[in-house]
Amino acid sequence: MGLLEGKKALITGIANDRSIAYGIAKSFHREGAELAFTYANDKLRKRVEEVAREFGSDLTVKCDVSLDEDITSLKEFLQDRWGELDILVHSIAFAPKDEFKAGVVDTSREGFKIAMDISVYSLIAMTRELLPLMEGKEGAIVTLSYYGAEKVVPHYNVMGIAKAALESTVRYLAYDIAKHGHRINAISAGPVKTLAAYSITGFHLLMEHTTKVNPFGRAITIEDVGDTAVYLCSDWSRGVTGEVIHVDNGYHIMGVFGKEEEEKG
Ligand code: 0WD
Repeated sequence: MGLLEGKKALITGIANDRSIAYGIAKSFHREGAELAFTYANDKLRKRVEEVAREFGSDLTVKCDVSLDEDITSLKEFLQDRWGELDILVHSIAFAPKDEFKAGVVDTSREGFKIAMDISVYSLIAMTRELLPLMEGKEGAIVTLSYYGAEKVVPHYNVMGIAKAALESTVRYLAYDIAKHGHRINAISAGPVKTLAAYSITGFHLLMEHTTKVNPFGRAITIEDVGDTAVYLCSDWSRGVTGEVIHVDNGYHIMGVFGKEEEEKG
């Protein structure tokens, strides 16, 4: 029996089959979860419908998280189709491309607001709205963060600030939703070549460096992230909440970068 057998999971943030959320959907499907999907806009609709079909689902609904009405209609959609929810996967982030070009000192007011709204507030709003559907269950929520929340990653800029806020939000929400028996955790994923990643200036260099110097000397895959998400949304992690788990092949444990040093002799 799969680890998520009988669980109903909402997956957000699929843009294509390279998206981290796609890897999570794949792992969830393998473990027996029933899946529903959101798409951010009409351009992504067909692709997300195809992904849903691939995972045996016909439940897709538009949800642009910058719009309160979309979050409300998402709730109504799930209420109508399922009447309940066990798992929410929040895999959404956005900042205007210009914000990644220079430094944090150049962050615009508008860029800051957008990054915080789409990447952080959306988790609060979705949690609040979907909470009633989780009533009487031991619900699980997972969101995606990145090391740039903890340390300076050049060019990650306002998104690093947003991820720091996201990780703090996870802790505060963990406290709030524990009253209802639910848990929330973040996965801090190592770099993955996705659409969102390519809007970050110099992403390929960051990817190259991280892959080379992490203890395993390889890149993480969306399947690596998906399998950790299974753990965080299954009963096996019932004592874990408000946590940030790194799925980065150990990159974040390094002080001096071993592999690079070793190669230099
Ligand atoms: O290296 C990476 N790719 C990492 C990503 C390392 C660590 C963390 N992450 C995070 C991202 O910050 C994000 O929170 O993982 C999450 C998923 O990102 P992804 O899988 O790397 O990127 P992508 O495949 O582009 O999916 C992100 C999606 C959007 O795709 P596009 O490319 O169209 O922006 O976030 C969604 C959208 O589907 N999204 C929205 N969804 C609803 N409403 C909105 C919105 N307003 N804006 C973006």
